[in-house]
Amino acid sequence: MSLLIKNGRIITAADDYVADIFIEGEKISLIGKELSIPAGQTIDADGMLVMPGGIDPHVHLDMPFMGTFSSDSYETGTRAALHGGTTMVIDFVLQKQGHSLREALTEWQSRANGNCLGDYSFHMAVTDFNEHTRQEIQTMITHEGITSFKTFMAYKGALMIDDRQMTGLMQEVKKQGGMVTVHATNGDMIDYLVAKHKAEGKLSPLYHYLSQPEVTEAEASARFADMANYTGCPGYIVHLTCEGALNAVRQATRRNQHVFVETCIQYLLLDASRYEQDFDSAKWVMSPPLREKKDQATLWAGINQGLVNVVATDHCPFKWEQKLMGKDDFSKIPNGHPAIEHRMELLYSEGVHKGRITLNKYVEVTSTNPAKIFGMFPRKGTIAVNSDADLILLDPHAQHTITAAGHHMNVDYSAYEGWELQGKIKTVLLRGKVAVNDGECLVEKGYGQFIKRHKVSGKI
Ligand code: DUC
Ligand code: ZN
Ligand code: ZN
Ligand code: ZN
Repeated sequence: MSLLIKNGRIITAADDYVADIFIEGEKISLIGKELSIPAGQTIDADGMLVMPGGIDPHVHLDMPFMGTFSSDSYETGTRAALHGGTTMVIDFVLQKQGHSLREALTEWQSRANGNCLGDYSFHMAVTDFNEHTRQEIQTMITHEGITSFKTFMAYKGALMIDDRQMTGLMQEVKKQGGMVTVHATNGDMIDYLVAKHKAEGKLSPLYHYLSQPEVTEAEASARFADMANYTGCPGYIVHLTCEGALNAVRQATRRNQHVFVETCIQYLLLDASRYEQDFDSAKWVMSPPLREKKDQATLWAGINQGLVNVVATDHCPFKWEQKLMGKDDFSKIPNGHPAIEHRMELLYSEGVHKGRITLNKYVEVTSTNPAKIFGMFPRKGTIAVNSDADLILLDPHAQHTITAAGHHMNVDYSAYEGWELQGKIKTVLLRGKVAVNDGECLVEKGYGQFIKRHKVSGKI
């Protein structure tokens, strides 16, 4: 099967030019001006921006969490992702404390394998680092192609590891050529504040926000950066939200350390004024919570300063009836919000169209950097000869409005209901196949492949 994309404006993290792309099978085989090669299918991309497919390195599909499961399955979640121009996701396997990494991987594979429409990979969340876990790290990296190890500095008793385990894990992961990623908030401080608010009868969603102040994230981010520096382990902070935490990373650059930083689309676009006593605010109950306007400005600037490397989603959807589990107690509201489908179009409209970031930066933070940081470049994350033909065609002139009625995620509300966006993704290719065209999904579950990743250096 061959496919020719004519006259698109090709954008990578570095380039911006008009050319044709010739695809044979799953790969790009030629890029050039006015190619006249017979092809099985030709797409006229005149007036379109042609960019690498989005990679969302932070999603939670079909995940057991807080007494329920996130509501998108691997099928519905990866389908929604494709509709929004995200051709690959990295999800999280969660080790159960007292059990092995292997058992967790087997459990997650049973839910994911054969069910994805888009490509996928896993981070391995290490929640219990001991001698047995240590011995499993090398196998995960070299045999399974899972090269990133997620840690939680919060969620004590379920997911959190202490600094002793963190240090040991970092030494082992560095030795084996992987990376440690972190949910960096101070779990003990948060547990104290949650208990205090509950004891005072303060039970509305507002107190979810007030139980996780900026200092809890700034402190843990600085501690993580120090431990990564001491051990020499490549480090990556997921869902960084605020000025204090970014300043900890900025400080680390002064000793020529780079801790990679991911923020998520919601932290750039939404702020804490959404948290009220009213239970409707539960739509935005996530951890960390939304922050202040000054933090949004810091994050946009951080992208342009090269400190914030990735814009992901932390997609973790729950239906309204699941959110209602916390109707009388904010600490029981399942944490997370749905965004897997809208990251690419939201960031284009609010970022590129509104002049906050360039097109090249857009590609860098949505695709190229995730591919480089997590060991998939140049197979993924760029438009080049021999790269996978994972492409999006975005019409910069089209407009559309986000609604729950029109989205493809398995959740009955939208966190962005009524938002009017400039620019629409019209066509999405995954490994040479048209996966979405004009709102129609053309691939079936099982098309998505598990992508084995290679070792990482901690430099991009
Ligand atoms: N935060 C969320 O909001 N959901 C899933 C896990 C997390 O850390
Ligand atoms: Zn076990
Ligand atoms: Zn988290
Ligand atoms: Zn998460």
